[in-house]
Amino acid sequence: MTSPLVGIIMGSQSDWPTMKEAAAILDELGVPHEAKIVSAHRTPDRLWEYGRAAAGRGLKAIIAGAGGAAHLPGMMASKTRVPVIGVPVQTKALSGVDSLYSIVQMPKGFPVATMAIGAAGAANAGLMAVAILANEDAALAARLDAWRAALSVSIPDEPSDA
Ligand code: RP5
Repeated sequence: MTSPLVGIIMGSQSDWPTMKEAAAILDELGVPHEAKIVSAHRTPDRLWEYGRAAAGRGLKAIIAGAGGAAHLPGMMASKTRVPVIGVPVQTKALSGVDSLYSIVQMPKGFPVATMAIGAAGAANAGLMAVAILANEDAALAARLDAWRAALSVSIPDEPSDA
């Protein structure tokens, strides 16, 4: 089995419908990845161990999604130098603005590359991870270029009523 290059982590099973958008992009572009539930609040020891081992296991990027008091991406960034891409999960109470603010305002020294709230952010996190890996992988770079070109071609010149 191929070792994962990207780790997708999330605070809860309830985040998976959002975070699977990142997994779908990685599947589509052929990037080995894993998905784990790692909660900053409920499983802090799991978080610590995942961060401690991440670089040594060969992970090149970690996509971390959480909602509400979303400490997971920042805590993971404090524990590993592997780039962390944060996904604010949309919440019922505050529509994900709480998640966004929890993730985006990292103090100097431990950055989290923060995406948009929700499914678009998760998909973009997948694309960001692919872009990082593509710097050192010409075949992957070609697949990403083709993916981007196909998206551009799919956009019509003019709106229609259909
Ligand atoms: C966060 O709390 C999780 O990331 C999730 O977005 C949110 C709610 O979790 P559940 O109560 O649905 O498990 O830690």
